[in-house]
Amino acid sequence: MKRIVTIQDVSCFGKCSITVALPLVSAMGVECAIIPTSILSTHTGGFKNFTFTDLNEDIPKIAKHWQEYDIKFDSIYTGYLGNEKQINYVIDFISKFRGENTFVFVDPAMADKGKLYAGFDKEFPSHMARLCSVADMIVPNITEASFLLDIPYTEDYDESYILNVCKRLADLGAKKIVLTGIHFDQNKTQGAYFYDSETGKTHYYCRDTLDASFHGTGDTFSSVLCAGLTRGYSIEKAIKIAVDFTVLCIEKTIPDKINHSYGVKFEECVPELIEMMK
Ligand code: PXL
Repeated sequence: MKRIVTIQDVSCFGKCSITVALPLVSAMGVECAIIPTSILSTHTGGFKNFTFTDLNEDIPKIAKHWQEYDIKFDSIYTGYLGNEKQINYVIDFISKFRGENTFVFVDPAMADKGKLYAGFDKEFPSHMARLCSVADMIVPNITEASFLLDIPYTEDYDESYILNVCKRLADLGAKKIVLTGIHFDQNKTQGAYFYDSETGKTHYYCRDTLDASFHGTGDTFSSVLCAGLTRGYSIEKAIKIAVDFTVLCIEKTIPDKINHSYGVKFEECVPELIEMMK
């Protein structure tokens, strides 16, 4: 069995980060160890007065203990990280736990729709860029890509613009880029654009755009993509399952008119996820 360690916050309510990664990675038949980097009562997207407890100093302690047991991971998957210090500890963790075949997957979860998430200052993207520089694959949305590159955010683009963004992101250090939420035909479809700077290969997979958005779908996509690639799926298969599953979760959630911030009903879609893997 393959083993991932995911390093991100615990948002106790609101279905994102670890509360999404753990069930989905497990459902895909991959062991999921966790390093919770902070504990929040809810995520920061749409709730007021959420609590935030830093677990910064636990990161090196957990790492040290695991080193005593020589615990190894097939993949290291990072998501939302609360501050510069956590990023530094995570970079240190990667340097200690990266073996010859370890896949380092970084979701630079920090922004959407042109804006940084609540609580991040304008310096934060430069720290996230340092983490991206040590990854094998990064999976930003177009807002995060713009912050990482310090270029203006736009939704008005064509494929040559997206390819150029991917090339510049690869210059940061990660050889493989998956840009999420990308559309090329007047917003009718949305999907993921892949670029491999070593081979020059590109791949785009999209589905019809749904008339709804829910918090946590980026984490749904990343968890399924990372688990699929860790299982050894081709990039085409892993991206297809990740996009199709995320779309299915949104479709299942729409009729219930659930608050955007409460996340998607991924639990009811797990049987289909297992079908998609066949
Ligand atoms: O889904 C990304 C995410 C994860 N964790 C926390 C967040 C967000 C996005 O807002 O606030 C705490």
